[in-house]
Amino acid sequence: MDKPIYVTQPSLPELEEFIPYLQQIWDNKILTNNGPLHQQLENELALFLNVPYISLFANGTLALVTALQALNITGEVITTPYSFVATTHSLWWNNIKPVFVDIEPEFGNLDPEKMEAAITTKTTAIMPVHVYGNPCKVNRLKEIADYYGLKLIYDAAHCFGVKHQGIGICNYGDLSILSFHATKVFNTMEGGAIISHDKETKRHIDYLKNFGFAGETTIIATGINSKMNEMQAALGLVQLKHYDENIAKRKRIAVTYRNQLKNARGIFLLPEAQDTESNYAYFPIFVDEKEYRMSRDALYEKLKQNNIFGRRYFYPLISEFSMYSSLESSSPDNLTVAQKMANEVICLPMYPDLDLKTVENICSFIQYK
Ligand code: T4K
Repeated sequence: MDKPIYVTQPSLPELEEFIPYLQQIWDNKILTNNGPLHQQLENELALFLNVPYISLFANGTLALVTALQALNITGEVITTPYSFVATTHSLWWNNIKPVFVDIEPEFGNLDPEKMEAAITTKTTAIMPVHVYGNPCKVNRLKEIADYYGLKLIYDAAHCFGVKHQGIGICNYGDLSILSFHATKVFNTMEGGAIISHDKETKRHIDYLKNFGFAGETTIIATGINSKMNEMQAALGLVQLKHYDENIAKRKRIAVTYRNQLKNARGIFLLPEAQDTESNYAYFPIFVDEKEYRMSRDALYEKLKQNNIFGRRYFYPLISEFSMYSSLESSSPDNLTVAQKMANEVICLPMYPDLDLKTVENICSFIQYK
């Protein structure tokens, strides 16, 4: 490649489209604290995502931290080691002990069938991740959560716009969080959200993200400042108009990768999720060192030398980071599937403006190294 191709490149609208929104902010001097654009984006997103209530955040990590506070989660929470580190960090910030459970080999999501052995009297919630935007086994997870009286909080950071079984994916669980980071399918530069199911919970979340203020002189909790500002909200409103065209472009790229790599020896792809409208957020491949006759890391380095900057999302496992590695549940024996996926994965470049010729070149490079 003559210029670097990164794992992603943020989608941005034409600047001219954004200027009128900036003008509005400059005119009315409301920059943050539930301004008009913030309110408009909340309304538009609730409709677009087909969810009852949404609260916007400065980023996805603060949304996760606040979601746990909103439901008073304490003690131990069952979660996945195969995710971005923010998932587990949000537990740590709340003084909650993460308990890692292995993932299932089909999509790399938390395995409900391995979960029950990890539930103790201290367990209060399950925090799964719909990794790469592929839905978890939502019905089974709900069954387990209901049976044991646990809360279910989905890290849906990869899932903007995904529909499953005919409904927006964020309708599952007690709460779901989204990320609108620059690297996500829908971005507000930085940003995030919590989806809730009733007015009371939304109101509580909105208090928590604004220091706990429930009126000029009333503080109802030790809230934090995690509000989305008007610039972010303005960008979100413009981005939303381009969502469908961006997803169509992503789909063409995913189809090209799939067609080109489906018979590549030693390279494995995730199946297409059934009953799901995907957002094509990521395109992970898995390298079987023996069959491919080259290790994942050797391929990763070789791609880099050729200006193709994939990423090993998610390697290392979160459980391997020093602050978590001494937990009992971090033992490699407990996480064999996750270990294997983390050791084999490379996420290939995936973003709407990636041209199909480049995708074909990446695939040829992988096949003929
Ligand atoms: N839960 C899950 C499951 C998540 O995946 C994430 C975030 C979160 C929670 C937390 O949500 P946020 O608090 O972030 O809203 C990136 C992102 O920083 C992170 O948001 C994301 N997950 C994670 C999977 O990926 P890095 O360290 O790989 O990003 P970085 O800066 O190396 O960017 C990757 C490539 O993208 C660069 O090589 C070039 C390109 N890029 C990146 C940025 C930021 C651009 O072209 N422009 C840009 O502005 O973590």
